[in-house]
Amino acid sequence: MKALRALAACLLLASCGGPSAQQQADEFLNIHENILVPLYAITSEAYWQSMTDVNEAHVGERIGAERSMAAFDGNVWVIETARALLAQKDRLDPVTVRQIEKILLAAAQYPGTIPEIVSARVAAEARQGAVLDSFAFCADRAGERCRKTVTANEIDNILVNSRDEAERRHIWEVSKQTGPALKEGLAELRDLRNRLAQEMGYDSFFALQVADYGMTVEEMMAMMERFNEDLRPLYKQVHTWTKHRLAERYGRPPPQKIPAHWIGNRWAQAWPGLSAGVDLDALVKDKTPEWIVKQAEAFYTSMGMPPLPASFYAKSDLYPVAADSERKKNTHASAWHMDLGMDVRSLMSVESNWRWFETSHHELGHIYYYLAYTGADVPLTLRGGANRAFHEAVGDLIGIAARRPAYLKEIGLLDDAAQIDEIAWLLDEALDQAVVFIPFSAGTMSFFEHDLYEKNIPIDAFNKTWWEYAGRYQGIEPPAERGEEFCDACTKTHISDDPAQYYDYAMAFVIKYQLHTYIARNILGQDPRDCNYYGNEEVGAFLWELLSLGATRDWREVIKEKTGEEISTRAMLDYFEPLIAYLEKENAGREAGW
Ligand code: X8Z
Ligand code: ZN
Repeated sequence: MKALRALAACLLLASCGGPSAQQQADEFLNIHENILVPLYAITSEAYWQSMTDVNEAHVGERIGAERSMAAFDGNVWVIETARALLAQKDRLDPVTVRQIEKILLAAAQYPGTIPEIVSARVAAEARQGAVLDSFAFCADRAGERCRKTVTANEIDNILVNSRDEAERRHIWEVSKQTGPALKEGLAELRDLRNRLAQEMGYDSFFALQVADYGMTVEEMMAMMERFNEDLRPLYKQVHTWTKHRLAERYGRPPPQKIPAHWIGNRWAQAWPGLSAGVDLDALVKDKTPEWIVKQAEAFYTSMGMPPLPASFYAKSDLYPVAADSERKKNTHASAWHMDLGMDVRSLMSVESNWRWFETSHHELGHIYYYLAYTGADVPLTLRGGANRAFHEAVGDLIGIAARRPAYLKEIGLLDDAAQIDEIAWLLDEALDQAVVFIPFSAGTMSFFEHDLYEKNIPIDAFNKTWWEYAGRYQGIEPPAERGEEFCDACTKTHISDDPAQYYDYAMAFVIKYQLHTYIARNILGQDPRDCNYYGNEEVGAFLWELLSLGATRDWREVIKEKTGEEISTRAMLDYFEPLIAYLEKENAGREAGW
């Protein structure tokens, strides 16, 4: 401790005349790493337990561990030393500067100058997480008693498969039951998170989360607006086509906006099961969940990446628990870098359908990112993506690759002789993966969270704000008026668990089509819509090099080097270009948009 104080004094006074700024920074980072590693591993383990086996004891242990971690992250000595070192930025090498900036950003989440607010945030987040993860959705209630609980997977499956409008509406409403249970917690968390970020000089918690990209809130929201505008002509065609198709399916006149319960996803972030003749669920329905995860791994190893460590399978929690199981677990997929080393795990509830097939690829993208930068010995504080969006983009990129008919034929999921209707497949991808996701991610989610933190919207306007954005960006409306007794935004996991970060996914979707187009054209020399990178080690090497960088470089430079361009919707728009003409013809004479 004495040595630490001497170092801090020396740095603050900048008058020690001894070691250079770089030597001082190295010593600081060395001390920081040595404390970080064990604390991080212990905290991850407690967090993991609380998510995979939700109970009072585990929530308590999570709070205890996270308070220690937060006390270290936001330690006043850490903040002051980091600031003092950054004041001499030009005497430090760029990777050192990046590490110290990351340390300061982490400190801003939990500034030790207001420890009681830090403690309150940690506890409130753990409690909110436990409400979400142990929630029992009730599909049939008799007074106080629930006669039938349903799992998240069961809800999702009904929304994908049922053609009975009344059943759909019922289960959609059931899916919104978590909202009221989480609403007060969200308001409390918003206040605590804002208070902490403001302590460190940020306008809001949203601004702090955006700062990780080296961007201001205005820049980020302008980028989101641009994505929405770029996609709007195509989205309007897709929207018009869909509402007519669904109106026909449910025997209704075509509405202006699409009723949310008509769509095969709780938040209308993906619209599966609409394109005639394309049934991806059917391709994997006879496979086991274990096969699905293994096949996702096989995609990565086919490109020359290493097999997953045995501990991945031993320690992950990959399959669902029943609705009436004693053990409750979080039902949203996630990937974990437990010790910032080789202990990598995933939490999923894999079932035999396309959604989980794709999600398995997504999660393994995170896992391979962890393995690549760990293997490259990237400094611990830079063991992250080029930015958070890059981390989200990798597995989704492999998800695009895993949709190619050539690949599906190669692994025997599609018959060799199967005829592919290219437009129908492209439409399916636009609906399920790409085009309809942008208005949700860059629109509804990002603007809601922006307003939540930046404009401090009152708790009795949460639902109104949410549906205004869903209407404006997605052209979706609830089946009936949803008053402020609900909190439909709260039903989306990220609002509580990954706050003020959903623009990550909008950027990831844009980036993944940029990477995909680059790989198809420049490495494979194939058409991006009809290519196959399964088994191609050159593609593997290209990706591994990107992943191995971790966060050591500015993401703007990385995207330029890797794709030849800045972040842009151009690749995505080019990719779906043939759809425009097709949909214009299909929609001829129909009233467009909403
Ligand atoms: O949350 C996820 C991943 C975990 S990082 C499954 N995704 C977003 C979501 O489900 O809302 C993947 C794409 C969008
Ligand atoms: Zn992810």
